[in-house]
Amino acid sequence: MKDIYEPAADLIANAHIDAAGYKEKYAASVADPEAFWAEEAKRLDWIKAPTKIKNTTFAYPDVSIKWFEDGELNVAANCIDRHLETRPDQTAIIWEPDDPQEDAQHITYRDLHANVCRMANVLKDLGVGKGDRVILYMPMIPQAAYAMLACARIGAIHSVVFAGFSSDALANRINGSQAKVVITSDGAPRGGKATNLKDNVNQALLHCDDSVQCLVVKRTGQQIAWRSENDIWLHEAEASVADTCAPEPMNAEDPLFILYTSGSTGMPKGVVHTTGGYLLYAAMTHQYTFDYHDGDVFWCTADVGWVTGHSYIVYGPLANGATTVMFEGVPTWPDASRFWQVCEKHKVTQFYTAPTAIRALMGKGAKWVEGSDLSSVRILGTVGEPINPEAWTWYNDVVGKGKCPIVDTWWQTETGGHLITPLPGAIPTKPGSATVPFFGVQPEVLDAATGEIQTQTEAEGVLVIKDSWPGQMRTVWGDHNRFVKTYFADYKGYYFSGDGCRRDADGYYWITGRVDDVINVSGHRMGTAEVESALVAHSAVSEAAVVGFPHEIKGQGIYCYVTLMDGREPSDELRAELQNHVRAEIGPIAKPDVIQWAPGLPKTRSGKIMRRILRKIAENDYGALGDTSTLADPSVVDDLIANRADG
Ligand code: 6R9
Repeated sequence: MKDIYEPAADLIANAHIDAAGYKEKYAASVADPEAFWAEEAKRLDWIKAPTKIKNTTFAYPDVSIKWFEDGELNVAANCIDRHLETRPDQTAIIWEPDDPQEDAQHITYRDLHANVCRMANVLKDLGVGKGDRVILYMPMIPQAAYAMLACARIGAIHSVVFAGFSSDALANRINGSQAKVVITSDGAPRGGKATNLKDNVNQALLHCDDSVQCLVVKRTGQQIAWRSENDIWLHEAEASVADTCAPEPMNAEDPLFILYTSGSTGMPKGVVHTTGGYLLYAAMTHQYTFDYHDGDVFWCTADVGWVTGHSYIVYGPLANGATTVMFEGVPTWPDASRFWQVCEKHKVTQFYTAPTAIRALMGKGAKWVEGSDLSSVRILGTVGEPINPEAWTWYNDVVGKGKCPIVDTWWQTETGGHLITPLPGAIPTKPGSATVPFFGVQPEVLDAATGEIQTQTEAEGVLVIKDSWPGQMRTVWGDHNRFVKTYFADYKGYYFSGDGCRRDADGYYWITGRVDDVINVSGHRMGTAEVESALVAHSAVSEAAVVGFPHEIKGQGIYCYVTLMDGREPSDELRAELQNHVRAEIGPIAKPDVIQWAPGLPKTRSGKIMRRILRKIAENDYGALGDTSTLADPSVVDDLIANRADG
């Protein structure tokens, strides 16, 4: 394995940015952010061009973030209408269905416009207007993108809930955002099996206000339970609406969407992104990070339920007039060649996926890749969690045939787009490193304990960002205080990412993973507090503590220490029951991998659970338990080690 990979000369020659260009542009972006972003803002079509560019402060507790605050624009007009003059017949979305026997769809910008306008008109007829919230709980079908853009067109705020989440999680998000409408489909096919999404919505709506309406896309035609006059088929509603709809002028700082994500405490929080800064940042990072050119076919395999799907399936690519692939299926069905078959079929030029998928496919062997012609692929990307060098090298050698730069993009739901990432023609890559900051992004490494800034190049600590960038989240929906506390209270004057990192002698960043109580399961964020609260909601459980542990495919697995109520006995049946209980409360991705019965948990004298110790036991690393003398009852630890469950 090499330590460093240089981009090929022909790639550099055709790239938007080369090494010198990166240096120059980066320097300009931090020297004079106002001038830099005023210029970049011209990427968008403004109804009223902004004259105020940046108005941001990270000063605790008066954190306030505004970009382009007197500008007006409409996101859907930027993603669709402005391309109608230049590329009406170009494919905007290639939709690849779950079943390879079913036909793919090529949706042109003209079709996209009509579909989005019709859905926008339906939403208006349902009484949805500017600032109202709409929940999307949908499979990966074109209507999911139409729905996002239809909301944007009329100024409604969408909140996409991953269709793998349970009805409880859905109900919490409907209520948390006080949504007027839920958009869903009858069923959601994935990997040859269809989930009955509408049933989940029905369950959720039992816990919501009776006025919430449900708009249903017919996808599978399967039997579903209809509620009442509050359920509407999209195709029926669309029969009587116009296929044009004027885009609503929005202020740059009007919310575009809410996306719930897990944090270290409490229940998931609604991350709020706004109109101007978010779109600009998604579009710009999409162009540079993936070196996107006209005629390319861009494929991000994420689900629109995650931020990656928002920024790099829908908003970034469409703002750039790109052709974006939307895939309904899974990497391993009908077999492990599916990704590569789809790349060949649609002549994909940039392919963007998660380390967990790469590791899973690596485990199946190179033969599944070798049968497909991947000569169209120019750039490979990864996101969601640290990528181990073995998976990186396999991706590089077997998928990329050693000719495709790998962009390891570090970012978060909160950041809207890439913050640390190589640019393919500019930055030599190192397996496992996200490399260097994007334009306008100023990372710093702080000592985790003292908060002291590490000024030397080689450093290790927590990763913070010194100043705002346009794609940054603005607040937590309904709880600005939580926003300020979560991200700006621990290290004053900085945005705290929650990640640890190392910076090497070349100034490259290596993300080492979360330093808070968030675990990363297959690239999906999970708050340990959420899993714990699901566990203690079960009548047999008196106490629970949840930590992550290394997992070969998923990156991290979920390890639970469970103390039972007096009178309840541990058994394999109860273990399975608890696993299924968490699955039902949150969703399949939250199903615990390991449950260890714990007669007691290691606590300090003040009653705080010492997670550091629980993590070490789960990792099978007893040598590094550290100081246990402050525990109220140190013998608890010996018991946990003696009875460690096998992951
Ligand atoms: C985009 C997305 C964010 C957390 C983040 C970090 C981890 C994401 C990464 C990465 C190492 C990368 N993460 N990309 N770690 N290298 N390239 O994933 O958003 O779901 O909010 O997760 O994911 O720990 O803090 P989100």
